[in-house]
Amino acid sequence: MSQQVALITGITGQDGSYLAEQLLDKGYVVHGLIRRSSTFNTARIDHLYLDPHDPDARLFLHYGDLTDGSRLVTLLERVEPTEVYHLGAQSHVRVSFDEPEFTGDVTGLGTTRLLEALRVSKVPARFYQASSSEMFGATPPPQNENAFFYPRSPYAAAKVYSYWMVRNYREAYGLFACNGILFNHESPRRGETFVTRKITMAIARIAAGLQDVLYLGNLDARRDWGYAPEYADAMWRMLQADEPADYVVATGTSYSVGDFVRMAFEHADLDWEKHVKFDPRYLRPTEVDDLIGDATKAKDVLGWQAQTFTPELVKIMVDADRARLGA
Ligand code: NAP
Ligand code: F7E
Repeated sequence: MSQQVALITGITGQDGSYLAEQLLDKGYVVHGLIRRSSTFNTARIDHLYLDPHDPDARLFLHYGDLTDGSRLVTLLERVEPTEVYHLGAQSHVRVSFDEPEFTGDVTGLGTTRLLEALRVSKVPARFYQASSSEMFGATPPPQNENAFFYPRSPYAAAKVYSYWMVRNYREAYGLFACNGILFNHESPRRGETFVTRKITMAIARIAAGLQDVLYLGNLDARRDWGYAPEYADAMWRMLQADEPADYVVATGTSYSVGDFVRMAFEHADLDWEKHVKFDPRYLRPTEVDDLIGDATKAKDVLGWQAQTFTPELVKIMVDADRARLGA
C-alpha cells in the first residue's frame, strides 16, 4: 500500500494530539499546521515529536494560520496529503460571543480557505471537517444527522456555515469530504477553560490546598460527554469509508453540568457545596440546554460505538489532574 500522509489543522489542540498519535501508530506520515506564538504551544504533541533530521521522524510541523489562504495552498502543494483533518478553530463558545467576527473568520471562513486551497491545488485528498453538536443548539434531543440546525452562538453559526461549505464542495467538485458532527468529548488534555477540565483541575487544586472556591455559571445545561481518543478514531473511520458522508458521534447519554460537578467532587471525597459558587460572568447570552446524540449511523456504517461514558470519564479526568499535582 502507498504511504498515507495526513495534514492536521489544529494539531496542537486536544483532538489533534490524539489523532496525530493514532495516525503515527498506524504508520502515517503526519504534517501539522501550527500558529507562530511567542511561547511554545506544542505541549500536547511534544511527546510525539522527533527532530526532522532524525531518519525516524514522521511528524512534521509547519507554520501557518487559517486566516492566511495562500499559505494553505503552498502547504498543500508541498505536503501532498492523502487525508486532511480540519480541526483548527476558535473553539470556545463563550469566547465567540466576545469575538464573533474573529470566530467567523477562523472557524467559518477558515474552512472555506482550506477547501478552496484543496480545489485550486488539485491535491486529491480526503477531507474531514470538525462539525459540532453545537449546530443543533435549541433543537430538542435526541439529535441525529437529520435534526434541524438551530445555532445559539457565533461559534455554532460559523460551524453551520462550514458544514454547508463542506457539503457544497462534495456536491459541486466531487470532493471526498465528511462532516463529523461530534458531541462534547473530553480528556485530561481538554483545554483548561472548558467546564469539565475547569472542574477537575479545581478539584486537584482544592485537594492540594492550593484553591478553595470554584466559580461556575449554569449548572443545569445538559451535555453528552464522551472520551476524546475514541472520537479521534471515529474521524479516521469516516475517511476510510467507501462513500463520503456526515455522521453524528456521541455516547447517547446526557448529564447536567451539576451532575458532572457532583460526580467529580464525590470521586475526590470532597463536598462540592462547600467549594462551588455561582459567577454570572460564565453565563452565555444564549445557552444550549440539552444535547443527546444518536450515533446509530456511525455504528451501522463505521462500526464505531462509544466505550467510555460520562461517569467513567469523570474519574479518568479527576485522577489525571490529581496525579499531575501529586494531590
Ligand atoms: P482545541 O483544543 O481548542 O484546539 C483548537 C486548535 O485549533 C488548536 O490547535 C489551535 O491552535 C488551532 N487554531 C485556533 N485558531 C487557529 C488559527 N487561526 N489558525 C490555525 N490554527 C488555529 O479544540 P478541540 O477540542 O481539539 O476540537 C477540535 C475541533 O473540533 C475544533 O474545530 C472544535 O471546534 C471541534 N469540536 C470540538 C468538540 C469537543 O467537544 N472537543 C466537539 C465538536 C467539535 P493553538 O494551540 O495555537 O491555539
Ligand atoms: O460548556 C456550562 C456552559 O465550554 C459546557 C466546545 O468544545 O463542546 C464545547 O462547547 C456547558 C455550557 O463546552 C461554566 O454554559 C457552566 O452549557 O465546556 P463548555 P460547550 O460550550 O458545550 C462543543 C461540542 C464544541 O463544539 C465546542 O468547541 O457548561 N458552564 N459554568 C460553563 N462552561 C464553561 N466553559 N465555564 C464555566 O465556568
